[in-house]
Amino acid sequence: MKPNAQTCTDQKITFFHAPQSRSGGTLALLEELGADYELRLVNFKQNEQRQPAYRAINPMGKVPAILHGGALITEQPAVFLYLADLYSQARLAPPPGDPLRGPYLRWLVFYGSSFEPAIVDRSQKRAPAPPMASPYGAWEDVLNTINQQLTQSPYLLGERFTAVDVLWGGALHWTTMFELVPETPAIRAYADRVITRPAMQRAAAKDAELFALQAA
Ligand SMILES: N[C@@H](CCC(=O)N[C@@H](CS)C(=O)NCC(=O)O)C(=O)O
Repeated sequence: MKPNAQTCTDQKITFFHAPQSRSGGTLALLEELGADYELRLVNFKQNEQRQPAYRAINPMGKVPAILHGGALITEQPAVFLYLADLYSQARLAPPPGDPLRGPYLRWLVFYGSSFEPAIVDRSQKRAPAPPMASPYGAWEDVLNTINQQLTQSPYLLGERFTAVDVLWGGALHWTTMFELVPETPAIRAYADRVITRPAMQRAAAKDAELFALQAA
């Protein structure tokens, strides 16, 4: 047995994924991490996410969800944090004590608690709640915060590519494509920098293949 074989077995993840959905970000992260995972497909066309079998795994009926050592992890920022820490050897997560740990947590959680609610309001063409009642305040502030950071550095944490960029690069790619986020030169260059990485491309190809398989 190779010295790292046991570690590899301990790190094996069960990943619940629906092709062409938000769980694509987790697929991309697993590829970036070189993770060992078993894929369990959820078929949205057959509404499997709402059936008792899947709800017994994630009562919210949402993907992504992962299982590891008997623990269920859901919610994209939590899934990203968990996986990047578990596969720390890939160095996509600044560890506690690293000066980048705070910004890393900030950008991951900002995604789920501010950006996602803002995007859903935009996609539903819903007026946002008054700034003091809205989880993201004002849409312009969300956009300015992202753009300001991306005009300063190639990645959200500066020169270093991390798991945060897997989440944000992919999301800014699809949200600009659907015209939910206005494309600025900084956002476009950033999304391109991220999505053209070999692991990201590998994940996109795998996802397209899985989508075609489910559609057949
Ligand atoms: N709060 C969850 C939301 C995930 C989510 O919106 N998942 C969508 C995928 S695009 C889903 O599973 N939708 C299926 C459904 O609700 O029927 C997270 O951040 O992970």
